Amino acid sequence: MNSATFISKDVIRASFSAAMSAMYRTEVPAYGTLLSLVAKVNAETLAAAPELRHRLEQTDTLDRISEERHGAIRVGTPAELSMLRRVFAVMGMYPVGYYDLSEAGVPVHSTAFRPVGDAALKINPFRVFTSLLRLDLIEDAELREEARTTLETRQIFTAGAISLVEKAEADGGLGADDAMLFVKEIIETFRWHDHASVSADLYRRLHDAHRLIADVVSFKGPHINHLTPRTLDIDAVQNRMPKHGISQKAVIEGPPTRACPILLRQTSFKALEENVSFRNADGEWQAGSHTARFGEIEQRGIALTPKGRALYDRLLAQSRKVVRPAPDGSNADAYITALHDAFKAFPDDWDSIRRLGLGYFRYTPVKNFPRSALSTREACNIDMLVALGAVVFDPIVYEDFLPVSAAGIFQSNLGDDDSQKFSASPSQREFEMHLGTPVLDEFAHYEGLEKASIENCRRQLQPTALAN
Ligand code: OOG
Ligand code: NI
Repeated sequence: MNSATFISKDVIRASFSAAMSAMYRTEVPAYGTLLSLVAKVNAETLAAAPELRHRLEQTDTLDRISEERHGAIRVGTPAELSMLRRVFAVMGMYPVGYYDLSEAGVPVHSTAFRPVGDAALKINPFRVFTSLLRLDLIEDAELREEARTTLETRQIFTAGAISLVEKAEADGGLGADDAMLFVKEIIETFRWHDHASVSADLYRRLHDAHRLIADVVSFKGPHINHLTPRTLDIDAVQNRMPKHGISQKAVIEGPPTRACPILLRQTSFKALEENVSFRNADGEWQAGSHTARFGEIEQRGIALTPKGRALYDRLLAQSRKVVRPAPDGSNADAYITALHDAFKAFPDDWDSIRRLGLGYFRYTPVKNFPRSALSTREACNIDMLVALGAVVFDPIVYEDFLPVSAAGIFQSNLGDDDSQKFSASPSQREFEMHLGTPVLDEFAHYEGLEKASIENCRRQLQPTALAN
């Protein structure tokens, strides 16, 4: 097949994202409720802020918002992780960033598979936070071995999925029929199974070691555990959730409410207790329950530079020294106040954030600005172009995750009593070996987007005649 007849990876990803959303909506009805609430709040926010709508339109980033989701899965073996890398590559999703969750008492390390180029992100920015269980963090050697053999005997991909991945790799893409089939086969990996593949006894022992270990090891596959829509006003959604019968987490994770949103803010509703059955040694099914799947929403702000990120980390740590949010929400007000106070030190207007080099921006030439009014020197200097009104700038959206936030979400869904401690051990090299490739550097990605936009301004505004 020649490459002209291949379906674009972006299109395959968009249809995968839509299929996952449809599946999760039938599996977890509260997700549907959240989607409608988010759509309503987003429409209201845009109606009340015409300037925001205008900038999103101008930067061609409005349409993606209603389609925007991230999901999360947890896998059990290096082989599963490396196959997932190949699966996601067919959809133009690549591993960005490394997150060590053991620091937060969760025995996994993770990356986020997502599109990386500007054009791909505009079409559909679907991301999947993907965690690999760290069996080495199970202390009990016998249990560790039982978990390992259970995981080694399962196959989380259908035969059809595997052969289509191989075909896509060999040919360099998939045609229309294969692309449709690929989405259908791959969805199977993320489906919920209410029949566990372990006995009630093994489940209980895994669960006692850590709830998350039981979640990864006990089932046929890595069921999608949440799908998160993007809202333009997370405080509004958070406040309205109870009215829609959804009880949300006590505090929003991440930075406080600001005029200029930074990074990522997230909130979630607690995992559902779901009926499952366990297969006992005598072959009989035994009724039980499992909590894994939950709902989450997020608001995305500007991607911070290493300098901005260091300031963010420092201010967050500072606020947590004053008050640590209690899982039961009892000190929520005090925490929000402490967070707010600490973040007074983070400039809250786009121009200061830009001038201080705290965030990444996309620069766009102003339409009909007279090029002839610019000298060559001015046209080469982005700050001068901004000062002269020849160029406007918009924040570049943060496409990644926050380990502390991720840990908060994990914790809130593991139950408030579950605070086992694992010693922190960053193992990025090992993770990358299992993955089969190094993870991409998120900062390099944002810097590349910013630089490309500056280059574009310079090219377009270059005076026609060399003067001055
Ligand atoms: C993933 C939690 C991380 C986020 O939004 O930070 C995450 C998990 O619970 O498997 O999705
Ligand atoms: Ni999430």
